[in-house]
Amino acid sequence: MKVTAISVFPEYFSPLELSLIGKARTQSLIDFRSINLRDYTADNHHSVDGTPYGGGAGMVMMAEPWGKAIDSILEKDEEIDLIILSPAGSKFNQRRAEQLSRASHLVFACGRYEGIDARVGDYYRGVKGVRVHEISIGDYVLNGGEVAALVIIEAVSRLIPGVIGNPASLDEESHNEVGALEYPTFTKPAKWRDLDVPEVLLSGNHGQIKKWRQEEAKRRSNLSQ
Ligand code: 6GU
Repeated sequence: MKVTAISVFPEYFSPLELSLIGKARTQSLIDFRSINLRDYTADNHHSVDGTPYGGGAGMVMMAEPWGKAIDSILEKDEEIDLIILSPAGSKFNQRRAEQLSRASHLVFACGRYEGIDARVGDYYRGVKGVRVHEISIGDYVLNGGEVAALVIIEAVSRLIPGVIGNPASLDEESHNEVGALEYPTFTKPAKWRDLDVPEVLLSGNHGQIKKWRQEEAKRRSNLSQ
C-alpha cells in the first residue's frame, strides 16, 4: 500500500520509521512518503493560509497549494483515497480502518489552523478515481491533522497482511465483535505484590477459561460505555 501525507510539518511522521510499521516499510508492505505543502506555493513567503471570508478568528489554509500538491500525486497515480483530517469529519473506527486497509494509495491532507478551504474536498469529490473521506479521530480539538493521520496509519497498517507477525491476534481483537472489549490478561508470576492471577486461568479448563474471558470482556465493555 502507498501512503502519502501532505503537511507543513513533514517531520511529524518520523515515528513511522519505528517498530512494526518501520519494519513493514523495509519489507515494502507499506510505501510511505511525506510531502511538504510549502513546496507547492508560488509566492516568496511560501504562504499557505489566509483570513477567513465572513470574518472570525484564526486562519484558513488556501485551496491552491493543496490543489497543486494533490494534483502532483494524481500525475503518478490515478486511484487514490484522499483523507481530509478535520474535527468535523466522520468519526474514525475499526470498520473504517478495515475499509481503508483495502485501498491502494491513501493520501492524508493534514490541515493546520482553522482547517482547509472547503472547496478542496468539494473539488476532489468530483474527480474520477478519487474517493474523498473527511475523518475525525474523536471529540476533541487538535492543532492539526498530523497526529490524527499517525493514528489512522497505525490502525490501518496493522490490518495489511504480513505487517503483524501473528494474524491470530487480529481475530481475537476487541472491535472485531462490536462492543466487546478484550478480556484482562496476565503473565508470570502468579502472585505480584499480593495480587493473584484469577484462579480459573490456572485451572487448565479451557471451557471455563473461555467463558470467564467472554464475561470479563462483556463487563469491561459495559463499564466503558
Ligand atoms: Cl482529524 N483534526 C483536528 N485538528 N482535530 C481533531 C481531529 C482531526 N480529530 C479529532 N480532533
